[in-house]
Amino acid sequence: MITQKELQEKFQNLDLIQRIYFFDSIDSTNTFGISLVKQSAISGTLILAEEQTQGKGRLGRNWISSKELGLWFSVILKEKELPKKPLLSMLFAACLTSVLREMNFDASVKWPNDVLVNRKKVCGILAQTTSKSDLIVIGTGINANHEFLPKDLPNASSLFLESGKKINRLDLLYKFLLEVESELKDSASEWVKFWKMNCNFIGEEIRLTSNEKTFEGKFCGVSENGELVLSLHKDKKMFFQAGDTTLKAKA
Ligand code: BT5
Repeated sequence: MITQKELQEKFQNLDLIQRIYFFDSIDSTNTFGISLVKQSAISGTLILAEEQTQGKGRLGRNWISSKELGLWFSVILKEKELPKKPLLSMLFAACLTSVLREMNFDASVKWPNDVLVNRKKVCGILAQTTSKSDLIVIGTGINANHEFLPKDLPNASSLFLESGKKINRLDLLYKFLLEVESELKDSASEWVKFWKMNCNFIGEEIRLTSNEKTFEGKFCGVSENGELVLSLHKDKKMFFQAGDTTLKAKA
């Protein structure tokens, strides 16, 4: 169990975090974040919950956020150049991957902003904005100590399941936010380089679904704007701003 006191003490020296909200249970930390943004939120707000009853994925999907087993949180940041929004969520995924690699996990980002360990999803990220504010709510869900995940999510896993070791969630959150704080100082083109460094799958054959169409080809990395670059055949390359990628099973 995480306590408010531990949280305040641990994060008081982190410049990135200026204000903390901590909930035992909430519908969604992102929904709460968006409601704050509509009132008077400040950049550097962290919203953390032990459980989400209506955790959200992209495109109205559901995100399972079981009590005390993961890290379910949102960070509110100010971003003046809105094209950076997709890059910001990619940066978050790359920061977590880098921290997990330091902890000896075989971690990788998967476009657009999932984090996989041993090719299984342990983290998803959802960035949201409102039209009237330049604040962005970036929600991160990390499966930490689950001993099992629902059978209908065969590609999902937790850090415990992949390592056999229980994770100290506050330590992980701290390391992650420290990494974000440091990487935010870099330029967007450095973020893209950092994302690529943290990706194991460049050069692999993948399937991409975008606007209900499916494409198969070689994943060539990402553009300066964070678009996925897919090589279909010979010299033909396609760029995608949004979509879902599926890795092919490795022989
Ligand atoms: C995501 O969406 O991966 C973004 C998830 C963001 C969750 C965080 S938690 C804190 C903040 N507050 C929120 O309400 N949300 C954010 P997407 O790529 O659309 O993936 C969603 C899909 O992943 C679902 O349709 C399921 O198939 C699968 N899924 C659901 N729960 C999962 C889990 N705990 N672990 C792995 N996969 C899951």
